[in-house]
Amino acid sequence: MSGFHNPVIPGFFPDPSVCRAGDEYFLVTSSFTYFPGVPIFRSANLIDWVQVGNVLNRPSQLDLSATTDYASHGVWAPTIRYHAGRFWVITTNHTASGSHNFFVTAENPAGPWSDPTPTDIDGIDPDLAWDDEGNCLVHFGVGGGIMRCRIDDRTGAVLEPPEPTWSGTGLQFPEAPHLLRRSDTWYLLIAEGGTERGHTVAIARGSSPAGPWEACPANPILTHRSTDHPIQNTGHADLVEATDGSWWMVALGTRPRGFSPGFHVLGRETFLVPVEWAGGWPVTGDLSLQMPTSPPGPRGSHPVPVRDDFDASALAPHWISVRAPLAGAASLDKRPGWLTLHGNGQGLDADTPVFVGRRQQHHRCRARARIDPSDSTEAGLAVRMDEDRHYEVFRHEGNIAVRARIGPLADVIASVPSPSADVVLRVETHDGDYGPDRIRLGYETGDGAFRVLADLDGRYLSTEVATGFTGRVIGLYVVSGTASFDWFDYQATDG
Ligand code: 6LW
Repeated sequence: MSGFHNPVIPGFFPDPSVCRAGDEYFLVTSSFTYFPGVPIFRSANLIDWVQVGNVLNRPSQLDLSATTDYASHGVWAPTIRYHAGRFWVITTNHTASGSHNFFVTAENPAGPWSDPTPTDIDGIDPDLAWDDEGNCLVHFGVGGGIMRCRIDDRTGAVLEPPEPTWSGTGLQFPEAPHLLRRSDTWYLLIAEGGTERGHTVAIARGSSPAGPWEACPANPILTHRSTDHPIQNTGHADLVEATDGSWWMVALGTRPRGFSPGFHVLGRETFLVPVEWAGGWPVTGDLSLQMPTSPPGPRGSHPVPVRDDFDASALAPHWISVRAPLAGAASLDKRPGWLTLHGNGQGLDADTPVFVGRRQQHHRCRARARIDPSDSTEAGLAVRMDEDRHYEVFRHEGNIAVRARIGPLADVIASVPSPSADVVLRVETHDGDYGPDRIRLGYETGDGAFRVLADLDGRYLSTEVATGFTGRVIGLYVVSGTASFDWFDYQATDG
């Protein structure tokens, strides 16, 4: 049987949760301070995933205005389930003032999803499950352990005070619970050890959702801690039974590069690993970049949207902005075939810049955009880690310039006269020496050659420097005035 490549969803798509409905699979991930929130993917085979939408795509569903203190606050760790003919997603809007939990439902996973039903539980990583009597059970993490409670799945009301349940083997940060059933046995799958290099997946089983729990003697059932494996931080998993009765695990992992301590720049990505059952326990196969066997289902292409000519009436679901929809600041109608952005006077350091981008999904990649700067004061192409860490190449007063912002330091590194009004801006990533990569920024000359204006160390746009849970996003921005973009093109140049 032919194999497949991991990660099955590259780029910052962490905390994967998966369910099956008929012969299709649906998967959601965290989205933090980007809007829309909770990307949702569909697959016929667990390998080839297509993003069909975003679960939280209306301001009435997601208010990220309380997340301005930290780029990795916002939407953490959704769970998706298919129950009673509907899709259910429960998640957390995590802010400095607390964890706001809610669920939404939809008949069609591509949307529309309902407005949120809040549920008053104080924790993260909520999970949804139903027992045979129809009770809706929510498990969640509270720093020191995993809690269980029953809620009303129509109103969100918590029907009894949360109780502690099985919380793993004693490692730090028990989290990411999922209550699952196989035949007559209930399983409580969790993550432990923290989402860094020590991350693990552990499981217990019991005859009822309330236990008593028996921990798997082989715990952790997945970890790459203390190994030199190219995939690290493996954890935060979910399980699904495929159409042929085989079982599969989705889990997050990273691909750090560079010298010690290693730097990961694409965030935590979604990986797939086969699961066999032995003695009533799940046994994960070897998780690697190249897997030898495949789950069932027709093979499709591995669609990574490469080029956007901005000819559609709306932006595709992989385009994201910071903390709020761009709404009136972005238009595909004003100049048909172009994306027009209207600046709000704020630069990329702001809480809600006029920036729209897509995740960097490959270590080696190239992004290009044709820009007509019109009357903008600054407009360009940026590689963004967060407010305080970004590199950009931009049009400014007849020039093309490159700026690097690294924490409190920001400087314009290069500035040359633009050869023409319209220009193709370009960013490329290349292998680094001791860091993860180098980021080259510049523009294309008339013959399409790349004129590099700056060649910068990629480690400053890594999670190890930025902290937190996200990865790089590459996109278009305007500070003030108006600029138009004819097209944006992103290509993997790996291999
Ligand atoms: C998430 C937690 C975790 O809530 O990181 O890896 C947090 N696991 O379970 C944010 O993604």
